[in-house]
Amino acid sequence: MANNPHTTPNSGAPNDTDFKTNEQSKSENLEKYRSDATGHDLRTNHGTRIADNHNSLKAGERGPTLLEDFVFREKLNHFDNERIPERIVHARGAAAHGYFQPYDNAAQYSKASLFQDHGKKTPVFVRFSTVQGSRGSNDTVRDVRGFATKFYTDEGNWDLVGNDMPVFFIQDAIKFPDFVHAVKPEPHNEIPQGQSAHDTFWDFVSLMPESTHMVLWTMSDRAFPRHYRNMEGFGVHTFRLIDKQGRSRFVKFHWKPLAGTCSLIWDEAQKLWGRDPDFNRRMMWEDIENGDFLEYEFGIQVVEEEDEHKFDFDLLDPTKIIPEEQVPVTPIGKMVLNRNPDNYFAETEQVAFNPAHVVPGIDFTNDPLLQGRLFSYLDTQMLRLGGPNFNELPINQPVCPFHNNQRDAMHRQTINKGQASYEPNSIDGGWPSETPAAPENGGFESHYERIDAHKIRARSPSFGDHYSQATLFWNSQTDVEKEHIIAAYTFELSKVQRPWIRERMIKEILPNIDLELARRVGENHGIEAPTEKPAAPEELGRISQLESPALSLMARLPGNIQYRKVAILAADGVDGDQIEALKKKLEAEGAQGLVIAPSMAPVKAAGGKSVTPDAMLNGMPSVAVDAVVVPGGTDSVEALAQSGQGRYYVQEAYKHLKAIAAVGEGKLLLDAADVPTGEEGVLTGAAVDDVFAPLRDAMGQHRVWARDPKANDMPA
Ligand code: HDD
Repeated sequence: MANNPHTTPNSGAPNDTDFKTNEQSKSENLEKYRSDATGHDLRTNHGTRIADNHNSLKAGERGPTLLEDFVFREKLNHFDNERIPERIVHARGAAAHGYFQPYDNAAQYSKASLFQDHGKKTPVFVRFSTVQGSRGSNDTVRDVRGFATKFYTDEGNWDLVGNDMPVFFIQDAIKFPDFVHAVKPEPHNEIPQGQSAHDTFWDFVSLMPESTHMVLWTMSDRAFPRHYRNMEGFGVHTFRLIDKQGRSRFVKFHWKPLAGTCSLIWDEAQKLWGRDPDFNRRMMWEDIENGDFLEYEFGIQVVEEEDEHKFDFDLLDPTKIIPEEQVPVTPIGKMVLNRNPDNYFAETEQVAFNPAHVVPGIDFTNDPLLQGRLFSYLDTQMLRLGGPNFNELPINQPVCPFHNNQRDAMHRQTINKGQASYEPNSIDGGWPSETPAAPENGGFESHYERIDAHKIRARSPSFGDHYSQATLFWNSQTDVEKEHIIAAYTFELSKVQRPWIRERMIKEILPNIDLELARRVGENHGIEAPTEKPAAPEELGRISQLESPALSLMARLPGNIQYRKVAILAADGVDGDQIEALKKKLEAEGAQGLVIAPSMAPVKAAGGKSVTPDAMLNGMPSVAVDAVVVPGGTDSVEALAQSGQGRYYVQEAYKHLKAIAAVGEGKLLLDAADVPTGEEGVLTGAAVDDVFAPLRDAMGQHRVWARDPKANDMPA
């Protein structure tokens, strides 16, 4: 604990202002807590060496265990208490360490130290999560993803606790418990896990028009990202940045993934629940281990104070975006996630985020959802982490010095020296002392804002528009995306038992987004949707632009095949040279070719070479890869064509709009599986060179979108 910043002796003049973080500061801070058992004896928690860890102390070899056995009791006692309450929301998460580096332009917007110097790397810890399910639920469920970032800055921790969607379900935090009770598994039977497709969720949202915009986002393919590296992140609320002159500007925070935005297909996401429930966390873990780091650009939409009321909507309303065409996103930095945690519980589970953790240069607005959050997060950590000292847990500690007069409570680690735990004091030299606000290295000062108002329990009429931006989102989707949204509402409502809830959605909510959307979903439920929007004009709101291209997932497709996984199907007799050629070409583009075989036994390639499979057909099914290639080799292709798993592999890839290529005899597998060749994204050729370029181009578009209308004809 010698370097614990909390315990640095506070004698003499403090040097807090000289404190500077670097990329390694958090890792160095964690180092003193890391424990490596290599070469050490097994001991009890109080240090006694253990001679026998297999047998409890008994009265005779076949007799009862004795209470005296402190080794046994300590071990069981600790085990019995290993669990802490899971998060009430966002229970399932995965996290990584990394750094944030500002661009040259960042300092003009905020005096926060992390934005000042382009060369400076501030350590970060980011936890991604799903919202609805418990800790053991699946990664690829239809849900919002949490995107919570802890910046360990020179001036303390800043937590940007965002999501992968830019709006929220409710406008006022007082509705949060209602919303969460409605979306969580139902109280009488705890069903369903990880899903919103149930009565209480649709009952609530159909009675709460303000949820419409966000629900529409969750009905889009954004609700199951392919990879955490492929999703955007948003601070959601309007925040403030304060510059060195004390000037405040409104901002919305954005994370833009450098690898582009892409999602799974709903059928694929569902199949992954069973085939690889850890799909997203595994990919992130493996990529980081392989040195394929996750990268995001950090951007802000900036609105000058005087422009606050220039929009069709209220900047304080968290159910609204600022369309990027009205206020473009200015990139001000970059984040790289490059290190996996050492221990899931100590880091990912015990990390405690809180939107109230800000540093000078960043401030809140009066968004009523944000205001409520400023209370809720600290409160929940008390229960989850067992009291007010959770800030001392290694992952939560700031890396800068932190001294104050808070004392005692459960599990206090810090040994505070001195007699005066109050301020002002003259006994301990007046330390720790306040720091006046300043352009640099100052104390935190809330933005000086005039509030002249009645105490009132009401919602501003400027929060009354519940539909215009849902319509904007709908209008901005491509035809394929719209079809997926229609299918999503149809599916979700099909799980709702009470007919009046389905009717309410189709007759009273969906038409306000778009009449055609309501008609199509209604048709699938045998419910006639109205032909005119039923909501009052103030609820429909005003829409000053008809479309926002930035809202389509297609706006940020990767364009390349970096980090993509390609299955190369092989059985005995496969053309080994083609496999080698393919692997090389894929590697050169930053992608990975994986040999998938009927079993894990080495494949005997034509010509005698032996190829070691990376996985088996049912061990790495098509849902776990981005594209499939069938190399030539008559025996290999015939064996795959005769196997149900072999045919299913390419059928399923076809259904999920993946690029498929067959080289030489490989085409026979596609024929046997009734996968139509000769159409876009199903490529055949005599040699690897014939299919590689079109395969790469198709994968760069993430999926073969033109196939979508007929994909469901495939029975896989
Ligand atoms: Fe929240 C966790 C994001 C509204 C109360 N929230 C939590 C996490 C994320 C968000 C990413 C997980 C953090 C982690 O990985 O540990 N929450 C949001 C966003 C919101 C939002 C983007 C709206 C813009 N949240 C919200 C409201 C309230 C809460 C309105 C309560 C008034 N959120 C919580 C919580 C959680 C939480 C109950 C559960 C676990 C935790 O805080 O640490 O306090």
